[in-house]
Amino acid sequence: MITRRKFLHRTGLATTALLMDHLPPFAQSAPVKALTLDSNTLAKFVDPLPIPPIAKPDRYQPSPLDPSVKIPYFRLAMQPFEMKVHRDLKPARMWGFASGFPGPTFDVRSGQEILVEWVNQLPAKHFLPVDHNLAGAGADQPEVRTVVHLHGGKVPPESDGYPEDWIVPGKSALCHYPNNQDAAMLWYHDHAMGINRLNIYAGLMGVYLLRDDAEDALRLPNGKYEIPLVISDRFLTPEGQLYYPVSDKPNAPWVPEVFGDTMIVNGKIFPFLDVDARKYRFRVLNASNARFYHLSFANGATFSQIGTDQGLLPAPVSLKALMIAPGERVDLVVDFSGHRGEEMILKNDAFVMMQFRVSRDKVDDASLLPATLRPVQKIPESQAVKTRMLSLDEYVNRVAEPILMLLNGTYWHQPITENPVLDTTEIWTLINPTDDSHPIHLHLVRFQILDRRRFETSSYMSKREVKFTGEAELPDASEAGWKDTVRAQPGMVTRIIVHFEGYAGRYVWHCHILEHEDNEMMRPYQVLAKP
Ligand SMILES: [Cu+2]
Repeated sequence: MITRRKFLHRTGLATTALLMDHLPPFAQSAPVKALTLDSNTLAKFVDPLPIPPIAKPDRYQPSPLDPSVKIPYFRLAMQPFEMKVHRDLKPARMWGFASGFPGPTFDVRSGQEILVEWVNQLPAKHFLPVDHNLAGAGADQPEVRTVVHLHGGKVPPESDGYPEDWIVPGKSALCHYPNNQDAAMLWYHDHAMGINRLNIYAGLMGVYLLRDDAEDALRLPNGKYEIPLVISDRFLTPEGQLYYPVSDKPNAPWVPEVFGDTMIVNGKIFPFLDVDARKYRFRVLNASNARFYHLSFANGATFSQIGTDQGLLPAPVSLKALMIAPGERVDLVVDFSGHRGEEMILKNDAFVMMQFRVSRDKVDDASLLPATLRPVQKIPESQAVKTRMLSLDEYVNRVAEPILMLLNGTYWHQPITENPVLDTTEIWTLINPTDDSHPIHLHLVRFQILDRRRFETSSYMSKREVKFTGEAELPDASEAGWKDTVRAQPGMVTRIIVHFEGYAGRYVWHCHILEHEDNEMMRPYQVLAKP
């Protein structure tokens, strides 16, 4: 029996989740091991690292803002396709944008608005286990639904990919992305209510690079020396097909988290990349459903983190290892010049991710790693007009297995409770009494992490009182930039400061562990127009 606790790679003490005894017992019994391929039996470093193609506009058409201006128009279809995730496996059935996993990379400039028509060309039946008990995924709903969200984009509400704004196969949706924001690595992915975890697991995601002049002026490694690394994990069947685990209840297949045992980078298992002995820029995205990665080089090499979710840090941070949660991005510069002729392995603790084969030849490298990158002005706490106390809750059954996750004890369908006013600043205080780290993502905005502070979870569970047991800890240098996803750590109160700007309208905030998000750990929020 694989229990949730065994699935969890993170350590946890006794669960502090709330007990719900009126619900039937739940167990994730799936005999996962018997059904799945042991990826350690596969040959390592036999496939070159794929680089997703750059998306090309289909045509230019009038801007919705000013019909006299013609802007790039892209059309991307979501399609079923087959791809080899490893040389020695048969092609796996997947769903992807333009038949790719990851889909094509958008490479666009700040200030250059674009239109994207997202076309659903998927079959009417899902090939992964839909749980009809989840909100929005009832048996009365079409089984296959998609809606695309541009994660990290400052996007008008009608183009943001609201989870209920899904379309069915045969339909398309036109989205307008103004790109009025700083350079950053964004990503696009499905966000359909109740089946988001399955659609992304099937492959519906891609990278969206937004550039600007300030970043160009830094002369960071670019062109073929700038490479996206989309990391994710899957289970595969012995035949090499995607396997999504299920509970032991045929009518309620949802499982609390999926931690696949097969690591995939840009769509390949254990890929290799031939590199010159010089600096490279790697744009890393954790596109996994639930797995957090602790990345490092097996030879202990140091590297520099230059950016986070919403663009460049104030200055590079020298690291030997980093943590990245689902939905987060890190921007890295790795200098291979001191490693000529070496084979360097990138690993996630015990898991091998990929290999870099460094050329023996000396090369000229005109790219720079500047000592300062850009100013990041700290938002003063005094600017906040409101502080919200928001709890992250897990509900368990009699055998301590999670059956439901809520934000502030509130279901998706309940009236909106978070309603900041446009152009005001708020502090959101995320109280996490669970033993999971929840990566919390707010649509529309970028924010800064103020601090994290340990608190007494048991007294919080009984009395809903926050009793701090430690000092406030400032985010470390690698998190001291603009973020759109924050790790709300277990047993801690995490505070973020957010300036709500861009658009009034309805958005969502949610946990980016996709199994949590699909089971109620997502709430609508409303940015109110200025009075
Ligand atoms: Cu969560």
